[in-house]
Amino acid sequence: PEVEQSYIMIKPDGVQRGLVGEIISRFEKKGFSLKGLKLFRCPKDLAQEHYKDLKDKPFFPTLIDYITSGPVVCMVCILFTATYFVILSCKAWEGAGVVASARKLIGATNPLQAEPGTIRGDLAVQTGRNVVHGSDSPDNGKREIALWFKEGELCQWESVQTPWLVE
Ligand code: YYY
Ligand code: MG
Repeated sequence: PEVEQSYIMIKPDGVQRGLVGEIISRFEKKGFSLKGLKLFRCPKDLAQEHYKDLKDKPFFPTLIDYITSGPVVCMVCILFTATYFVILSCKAWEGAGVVASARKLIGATNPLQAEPGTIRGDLAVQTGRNVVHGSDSPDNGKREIALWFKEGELCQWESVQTPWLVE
């Protein structure tokens, strides 16, 4: 079975502002398990490929400059492993898995519209400095993880917390 995965990234402003621990902590506390984690200086062509759906937007050049302006922290997050996926048979989790959950924790694109309690609502001020990225669909999660991580960089492991997160 295929476990839903989200690509989550702390953007250069999050790293520069010393928010790496705070942001990772929010996902950990929610119950996400890390499957990949690295500090990475993103080349321009990768940033352009990652955001290719936005290439005709007026803010595209400044977005690429921003994402490549310093190191980012790249993460692959899951809510449960293949073993649990089978146990739960997971139908109930469709659309309520790690991708949707991460988007909720992250908050609206514009921090002004992001609710307090969300990462952007609590920690960011402007759309162009909104500190964190999260995949917007399971398919994009897969696409983005393949872009940002090599196979050997991902870690398969069973988190002991899964039975305490899901009944
Ligand atoms: O998925 P999310 O990051 O919430 O928003 P997207 O619509 O995918 O845009 C990606 C990225 O582009 C956003 O996080 C900031 C930037 N951006 C911008 O600078 N100005 C806009 N009007 C919209 C998006
Ligand atoms: Mg997006």
